[in-house]
Amino acid sequence: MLQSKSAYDQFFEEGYIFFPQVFKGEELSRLRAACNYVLEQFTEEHDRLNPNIDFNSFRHLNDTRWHREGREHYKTIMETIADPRCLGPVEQIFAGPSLFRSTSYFVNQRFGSKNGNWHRDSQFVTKDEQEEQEMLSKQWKEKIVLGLQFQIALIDNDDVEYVPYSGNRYDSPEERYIRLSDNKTHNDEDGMPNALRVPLKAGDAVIFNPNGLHRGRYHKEIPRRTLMLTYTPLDMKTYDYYSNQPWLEGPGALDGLSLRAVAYFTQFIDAYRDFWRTSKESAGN
Ligand SMILES: O=C(O)CCC(=O)C(=O)O
Ligand SMILES: [Fe+2]
Repeated sequence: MLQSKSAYDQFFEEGYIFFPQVFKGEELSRLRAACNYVLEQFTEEHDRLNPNIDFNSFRHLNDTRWHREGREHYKTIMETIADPRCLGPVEQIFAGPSLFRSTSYFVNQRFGSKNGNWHRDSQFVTKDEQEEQEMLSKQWKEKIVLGLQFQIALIDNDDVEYVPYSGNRYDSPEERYIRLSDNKTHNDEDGMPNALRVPLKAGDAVIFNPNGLHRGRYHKEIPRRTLMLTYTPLDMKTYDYYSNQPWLEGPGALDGLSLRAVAYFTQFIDAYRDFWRTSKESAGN
């Protein structure tokens, strides 16, 4: 039977798309080794600076400071960001070209556990509920999405929970109670109606509409190694910590990459070069 719905419609209607076995075999092992290589260094630095403090994610696995000893893992991460298996689905949803934004690595906490907070990412970029509702209404009307996250599980994991069909409408009273009421003090409670846990096998990926209701789970006994690639539409540059990656302007940063990856990152560097230089100057470097 023909698949009845386009990825574009699936995203805007149901809000999430599952991609089985985007990477497998040797390639998957290489990507996992590359991300864990950075994780090991990040953990060492984090524990030195913040002893006994948990973390469940960090950004910028492609920062050249993690790759001074060799370029193999750096190249693996950079090639994955620009890989057509990741860009294809993302650009289908954007209905146009993408621009790289950032990498994150989600890992299980080591010392304690917590249930994630139900949220819509739109709540983090608006000052109150009214502003959030206005922003969402505009995005629903114009069918725009400001950014997308392509999560690739590098080991089996089902920490992400999503409420299907919640990305293109506002909260029901039950949903609103959990997400927002009493100063968001209920947002880690169970009982979200119709919540779906997304079971990923190593190598599977998921894209979900970040304006829909979702949360992660951060339990120390549930192993997680999930690489998250974030992209924006090419014409929606965003200047912040995520896009601030001046190391990519450093000498030789694109050496040895495929022509396709060089082209993709050249576009990223061209888009943000001025921003990086200005932020460097204002930081007094
Ligand atoms: O994958 C997760 O743990 C949640 C990620 C998330 O909600 C986010 O990055 O906004
Ligand atoms: Fe989120």
